[in-house]
Amino acid sequence: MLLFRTAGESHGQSLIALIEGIPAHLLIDFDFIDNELKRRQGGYGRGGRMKIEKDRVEVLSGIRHGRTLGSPIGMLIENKDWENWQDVMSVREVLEDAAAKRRVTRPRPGHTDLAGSLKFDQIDARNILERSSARETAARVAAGSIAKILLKALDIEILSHTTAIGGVALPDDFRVEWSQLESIRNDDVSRCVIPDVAAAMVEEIQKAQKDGDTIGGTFEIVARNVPTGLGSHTAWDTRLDGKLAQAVMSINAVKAVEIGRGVAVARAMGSEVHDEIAYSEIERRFYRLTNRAGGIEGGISNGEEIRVTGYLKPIPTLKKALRSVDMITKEPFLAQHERSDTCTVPAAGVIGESMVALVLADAALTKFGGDSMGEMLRNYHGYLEQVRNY
Ligand code: EPS
Repeated sequence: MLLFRTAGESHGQSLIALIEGIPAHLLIDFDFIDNELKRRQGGYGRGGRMKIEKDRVEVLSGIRHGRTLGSPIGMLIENKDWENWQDVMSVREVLEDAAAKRRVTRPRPGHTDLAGSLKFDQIDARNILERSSARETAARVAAGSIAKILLKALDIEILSHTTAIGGVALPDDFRVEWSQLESIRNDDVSRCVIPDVAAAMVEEIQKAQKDGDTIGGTFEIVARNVPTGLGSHTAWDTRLDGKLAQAVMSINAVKAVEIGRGVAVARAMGSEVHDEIAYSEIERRFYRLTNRAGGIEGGISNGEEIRVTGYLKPIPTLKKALRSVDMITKEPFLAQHERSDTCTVPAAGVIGESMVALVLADAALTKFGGDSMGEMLRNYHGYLEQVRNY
């Protein structure tokens, strides 16, 4: 129901996001979109590039007088660094020496460079890495912020926090409260809610930086007020947990995704794992006494908070040398890079929120539909009433 695409190269002129399927009459808060972009740019361990970029969105279509039209929403984010790359990244033909400038033939282990160059038959890995760069996630966050605004109209909210940087992690049984997530400020460099752990995380990143190394970690995304009934058990590709896993896994450097306590429960007994069911007469709703399932059972949201954890590998652009082979000469060499991020886990949490928002907005549109917000909200509230009267 919701289509979204991004376009743009890391050092190209700009990034573009296109989102289609948002009903008409949704009031758009432009400052909210820019603030989301700002949140993504933060975090300790970013490289020199983040000093250059000041991401802001320019909405090109699909909105009139502040409200959506139901037509595709086109958005543009400038790459400020483009100024320094105009000839290298020119869309038009350039002279041979400009084309050869910044050519990359030395693939980084762990990066798309080599597999992408072989697949697309490129002798310059720049033709691959420019698109595979995590710069693209700025456009995802622009699209994700529109999805968040739609969800907010249904009272659904999404936030995230950092749960580990390398080996420094929150305690295993730690359960973050919504108020703690809300208290994370834009200038919070770790986005971790326990101050002692946050300080240790920053030290861990500093250590990696000093060693010319990179470091990964984990982030958790929490969605609250998600009604029972998003996603479906009826087909493999309609299951909400499967869709969330794909969306979060698609974020650069994410190598594993966990729903609720997915990893720990595989090592426990059934009686220790499943969330027991209770009923509140006052609220007229079923609820769970615990939430190890992360708000999803049988591929359907069950009314509890949806909790998704993303696991990031350390990013592969590092100053410390790793063995590789030149793509053209086939000579071995030591891969080394100058400008790079040391850690992107805090930013990845913000990107994860956007990906979860896009999946939940799609699931909500699938369930409640509607060309206008009035129609969608009517369907939504009618359904909530049906569940209450069950
Ligand atoms: C990235 C490498 C760095 C990051 C970039 C992602 O950029 P550069 O190669 O220009 O130094 O800063 O991230 C962003 C630009 C961003 O907006 O997040 C990479 O190779 O993935």
